[in-house]
Amino acid sequence: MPQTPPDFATRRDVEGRRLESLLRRIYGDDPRLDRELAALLADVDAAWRQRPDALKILDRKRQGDPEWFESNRMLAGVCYVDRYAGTLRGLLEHVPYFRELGLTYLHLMPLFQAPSPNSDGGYAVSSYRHVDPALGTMDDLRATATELRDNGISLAVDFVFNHTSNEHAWAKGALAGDPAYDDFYWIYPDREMPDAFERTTREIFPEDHPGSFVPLPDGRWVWATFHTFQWDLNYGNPAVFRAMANEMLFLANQGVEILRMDAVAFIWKKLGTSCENLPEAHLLLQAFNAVCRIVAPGLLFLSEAIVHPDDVVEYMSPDECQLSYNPLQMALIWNSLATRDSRMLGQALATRHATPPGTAWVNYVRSHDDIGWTFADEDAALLGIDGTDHRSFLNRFYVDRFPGSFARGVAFQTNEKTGDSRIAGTTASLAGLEAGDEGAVRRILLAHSIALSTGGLPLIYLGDEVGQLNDYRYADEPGKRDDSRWVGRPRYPAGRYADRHDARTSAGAIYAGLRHLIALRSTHPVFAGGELVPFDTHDAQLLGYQQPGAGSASSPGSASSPCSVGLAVFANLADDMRTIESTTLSGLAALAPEWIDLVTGSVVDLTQGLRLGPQGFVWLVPAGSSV
Ligand code: OTU
Repeated sequence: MPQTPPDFATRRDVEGRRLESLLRRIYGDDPRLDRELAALLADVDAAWRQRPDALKILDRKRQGDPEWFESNRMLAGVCYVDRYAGTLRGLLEHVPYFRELGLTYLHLMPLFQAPSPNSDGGYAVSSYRHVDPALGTMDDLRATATELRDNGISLAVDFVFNHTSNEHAWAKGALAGDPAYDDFYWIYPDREMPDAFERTTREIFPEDHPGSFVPLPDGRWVWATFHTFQWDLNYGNPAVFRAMANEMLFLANQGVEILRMDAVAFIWKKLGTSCENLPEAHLLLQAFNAVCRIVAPGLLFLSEAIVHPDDVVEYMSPDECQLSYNPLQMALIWNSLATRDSRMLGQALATRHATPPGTAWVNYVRSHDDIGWTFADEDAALLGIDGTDHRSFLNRFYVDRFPGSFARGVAFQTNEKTGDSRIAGTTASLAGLEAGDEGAVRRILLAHSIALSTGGLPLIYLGDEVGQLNDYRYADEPGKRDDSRWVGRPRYPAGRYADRHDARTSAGAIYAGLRHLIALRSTHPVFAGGELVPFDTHDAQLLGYQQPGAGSASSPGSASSPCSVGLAVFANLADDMRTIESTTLSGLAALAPEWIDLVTGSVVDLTQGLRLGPQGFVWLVPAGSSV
């Protein structure tokens, strides 16, 4: 029996107590806490009064179906408003296309007021309450959210809460010595504390500045993990938590349904630690979650933690972030394409894919950011691979400095001191389309097929579905030339979109292939939920995994689908035809007499073995099953 969702008064009571207990754990006996907490609860009441009725109705719908985001019908896309459509109004003209593609979720890259031209693509926010005037207004954003929702698409935007721009009113106040903002950032009069912190912190954007601190014009030093103009907020001050909670509620009330929690790993600092992934970072996220549960219980948090896989999964919980990027799978898709070796990816699917109930991965092939090789060295070692050497190989391979490479990527944030580096580029350019490599289209489809068949929520970087190539013109754009990630953030590829229904073009081939996979995923519930079982193909170049069927443990005795495997996926990373031996497949063959490859629609006789072309893959389901 579905339970009646808790009403506001109940949530205010239950989640309010959770909020208080979390804040007491974070702030201990900080004398500022009681005042900030009382004020915050008043803010929460005010935000509820302002929450539009349409959103309250949506909240109830989401509360009644809390795992809505795990549906096989979900498909996410991401784009920059300016590069894809000019303005928010221009973006709405693309809604019919979003429906054609099958989107149910759209992440618009940061679109708030930011300094010009240096804004880190909008990740340096000067006001969370104003849309960048070049893109539109807050009214336009609300209208966009409504129009998308009316078309079955949930709007996601960034909550850039680790830092603000140095042009934010709080930053200006802190710089000017306004006591209200004195303690909003990590500002020190001299190098003593910065030196102490930097003994244990990592350099994140070493091409921008060394260390974690940057000098201010008055000789003081401010914490800036990313660019010099992005100042880290000091969550050690409960007033900062309250201030950002208010910005979050403001965004929630505009109709945003998913908040992408930017740079979660960095939000808490403690001397003598790496200042990443600290326990208080989790408590803070849970406290933000509690605030949301009261006012906007339908809202989801997406964690953006591009860190060691042990740490990534720690952010996933219904009480913290319901969604997380899956950076390990993303990086290992690229690893498997370069090496033609499926083992690291297979290992990750076997040992690191499970997530807590009520949470899901956002599976993606690439994002607007760089590809960082965040696999665990200890996992690689189990396969006899040296992590450092292997990263260095991948970095060379993806910038075409390895014999036979098909990739045309660009290095990002190379650290001369540590030798560390990351890779930027579009999917098509990284997969060989720019180089004219014969396997490029197949690689692009294979890469996306993994994101589409491993449960969770697949995310496409819009334009990649028609094979957009790197755009090198960023080097001439003010504020962009020093950030090579722009190579992978091209403008709307109009010509390629125009070709998308022409199968003779690469755009058409990629689009038709992807649309087909998306349609299959959305019509077969077996693709929902992320439960995977590894399948050993006995060949390093062949990847295998299965999803349990409806007839397995979850509904024993179900007559319609007696098979315990709902879906079996096999993929060939090699450049030549490969066969999986019938003996390897005999277990599957015993489960069902006949299997269908959903991708081609053909019947497959597993007792004859399975032949897979170069970069080929199959999505097998037992014939006659209703998956
Ligand atoms: C995020 O990424 C954003 O995705 C970037 O576009 C921003 O520049 C950055 O934050 C600052 O707002 O370093 O290269 O998890 O990898 O948070 C991307 C650690 C980044 C970082 C990640 C960050």
